[in-house]
Amino acid sequence: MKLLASLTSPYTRKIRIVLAEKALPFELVVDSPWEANTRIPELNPLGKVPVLIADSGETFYDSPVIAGYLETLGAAPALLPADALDAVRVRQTEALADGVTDAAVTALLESRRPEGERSAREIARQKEKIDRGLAELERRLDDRHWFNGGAMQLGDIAAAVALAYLDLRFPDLDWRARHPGLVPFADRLFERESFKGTQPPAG
Ligand SMILES: N[C@@H](CCC(=O)N[C@@H](CS)C(=O)NCC(=O)O)C(=O)O
Repeated sequence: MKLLASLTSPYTRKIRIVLAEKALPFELVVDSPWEANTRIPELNPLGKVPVLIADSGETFYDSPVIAGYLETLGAAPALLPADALDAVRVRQTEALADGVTDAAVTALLESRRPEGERSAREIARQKEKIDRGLAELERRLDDRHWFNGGAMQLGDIAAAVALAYLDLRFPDLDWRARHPGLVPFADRLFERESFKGTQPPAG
């Protein structure tokens, strides 16, 4: 199986962490959709990473779909519950966390637009989404070890990836001061080999 990825993409990192936790072998193919010679649009018409090419040749995107596919391979640990409604609850955590990541990516892209095209108002709007999303994650975690159930699941990975992405791109937001209930959770996940082995390059 091949994962087409950019090393700074948080969505890609989520999938690399799932692969590492499940110890699934794969080939990492670095391909940035922002580069002129990218192959990504041939595989994903939306032109986004991550893209997974399964051993069967079938192609999967986006990251929630890839995570769902990887779950079908049956490798432990399970990161989605067998019960359908419980799985939806984990997906809700994932969607909330990915939404925080979406807002951070949008704010970053807006901040990189040339002076005169950049909208401070839009950046502020996206930062409000981040703050509301983190407040809701903090409320849902409620001092527990994991977001859903008694073991790490996909929602936990997505939440920790979102927090790590904020550390990378928006350290000035200081999410630890604003949402201290998420700190012990993040510290615990950041210590895992799967997180340490998928640190984005600086820059
Ligand atoms: N919802 C998608 C988001 C993927 C995404 O936005 N990836 C970014 C990299 S962080 C990308 O490839 N952007 C290229 C573009 O928007 O043209 C997922 O979860 O996979």
